[in-house]
Amino acid sequence: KKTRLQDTLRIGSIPADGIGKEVVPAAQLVVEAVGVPVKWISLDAGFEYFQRHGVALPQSTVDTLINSCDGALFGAVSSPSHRVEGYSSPIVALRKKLDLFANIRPVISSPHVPRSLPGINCVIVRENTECLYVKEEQLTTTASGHKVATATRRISQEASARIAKVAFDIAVQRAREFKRPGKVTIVHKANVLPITDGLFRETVLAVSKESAYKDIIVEEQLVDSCVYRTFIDPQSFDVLVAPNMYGDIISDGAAAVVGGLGLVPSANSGNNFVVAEPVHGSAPDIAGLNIANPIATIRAAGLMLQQLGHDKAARAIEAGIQESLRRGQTTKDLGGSESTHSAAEKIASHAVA
Ligand code: GGG
Repeated sequence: KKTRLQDTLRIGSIPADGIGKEVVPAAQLVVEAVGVPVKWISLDAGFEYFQRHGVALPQSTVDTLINSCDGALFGAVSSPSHRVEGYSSPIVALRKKLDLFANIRPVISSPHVPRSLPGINCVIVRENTECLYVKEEQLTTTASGHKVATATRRISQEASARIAKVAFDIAVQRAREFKRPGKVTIVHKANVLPITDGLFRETVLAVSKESAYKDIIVEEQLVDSCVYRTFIDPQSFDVLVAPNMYGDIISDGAAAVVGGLGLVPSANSGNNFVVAEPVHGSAPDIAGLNIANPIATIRAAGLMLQQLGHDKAARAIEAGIQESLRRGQTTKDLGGSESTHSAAEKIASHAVA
């Protein structure tokens, strides 16, 4: 949505489950510190909400986002690994309902994070609406009484083309910013899945031929060897574009080489709306302890502000994070002794726009 810089942003706050309830307020604190006028609108969703009310994504949340918000900050969701009657992942549903077709995940080395490899600066562009996440699953039983489970994996030319354009536009913009040639790596498994991944591959390659992208280097990487390369040579990536599930998997792997999931943000973007969230999940093992690393969510809030035109505030937030990391004012996962809340307060104190 178009907003003017002086306008008060109306941002949906959807902590959802587990540590989402700790990291989202921490990020709100930092956004307020950089002086962006924001009215936060608290919204419900999540598995815990489902357990109390029988619905994971209330229609009122969707309606409020569409009618009354400029963007949203989402925490995390704890969908169980077994089937629960009437339950379906609210974040997967939200991405589809708001047509947030691009999941943009920057993965960047931090010089002051001990477990971060140096020199990594890439963006994973994950298609966000189809692939196996169309969630069309079926259970049948053979004549001999054995169960067979089947899932539809939908890849369309339309969705592949629009995610390809996002990836190439980001590569063009990064080439300009970093003053070096841009590169897009197409992640697929078309050697085994020539129809579905074949369509993704050929559609992205067709987009790459557009004149606006003539200076962008194009390469392909099978998803399995992409995982390998993420661990041995992550510095060689610029922009990666992937179908939904591959993008989901490779971004957790990429988080590992820059210091962990506590650091990596994402923005679910459509043509006129953004829902930012950390890449990590709800971490039930540490939920309620006030020790979760808030940086991924604070960075997600920065991505959201950037997409809403508040570049200066977004840069101030990243500078605040870097200063906190330099001073070792971090949560336990990064070797520090800050709580979720105090880590955010420290970042806020260094992040002056
Ligand atoms: N903030 C991202 C997040 O919550 N990731 C976990 C995830 O995607 N889970 C899917 C689900 O629980 O429905």
